[in-house]
Amino acid sequence: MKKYNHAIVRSPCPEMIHGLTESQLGTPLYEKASDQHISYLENLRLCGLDIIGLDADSRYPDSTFVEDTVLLTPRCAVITRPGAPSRRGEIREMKKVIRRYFTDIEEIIFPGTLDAGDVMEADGHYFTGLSRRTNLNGAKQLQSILGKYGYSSSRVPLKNILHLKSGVAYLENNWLVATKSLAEFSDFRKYRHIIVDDDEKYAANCLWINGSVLLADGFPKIRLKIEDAGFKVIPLDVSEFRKLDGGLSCLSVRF
Ligand code: CIR
Repeated sequence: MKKYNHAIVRSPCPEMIHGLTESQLGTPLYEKASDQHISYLENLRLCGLDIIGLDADSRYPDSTFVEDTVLLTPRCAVITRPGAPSRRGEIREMKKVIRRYFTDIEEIIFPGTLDAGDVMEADGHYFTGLSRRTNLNGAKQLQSILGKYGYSSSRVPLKNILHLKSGVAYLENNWLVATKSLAEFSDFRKYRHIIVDDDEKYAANCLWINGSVLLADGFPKIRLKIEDAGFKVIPLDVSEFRKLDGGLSCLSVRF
């Protein structure tokens, strides 16, 4: 079975209250977000991960959402070029830390843009969402990089959603958690589906780690469905990150 050993994370900074958002859920509370982040880290540790922490960076309000800045595969790391100009500088620190763990490091370059929140791996295949953050050029660059390392990839057109993984999560063993509309996408039909109802959409951004599933707290229907599929579910309160359109996968990169 697949096993993750490490997670790279970055604590939220007080400036997170100015982070990008379309959620209209209000301004996040920094102290509460910090507590939620600490509890997130505790649970990553309980799932067997060793934590590599980057210092909070007040220059980048969204920098706690580290997932968008790098794609880590068993064979290479791909530093992204985030679609939001305000987030581009976040990759600098990430590059530094990645060099300690990876020898093969690639980069998405201009005019491509790519947020790794748009990239979902399933058994060595990489689905890449085309979103407002990830453009076709960025997706094609990623495809050619991944191809060089022997990985296949394909694209998923997105609408009304920030990132691909805002609406779909792969739980291994052929299980896919997905919103109704993403479950209908042709390339996803071959998986066993766990459908997230429209009123629980936010919870689609759940996270498989070494057999357990981290799930946003407060979404009972999807929790039951994931448990019925045989997974241990760990519910976590991430309300303050939700206010910035972020969730469980965005807060770490696992490898
Ligand atoms: C942003 O808009 O970039 C951040 N406020 C949220 C990023 C969430 N990341 C993710 O879904 N992978």
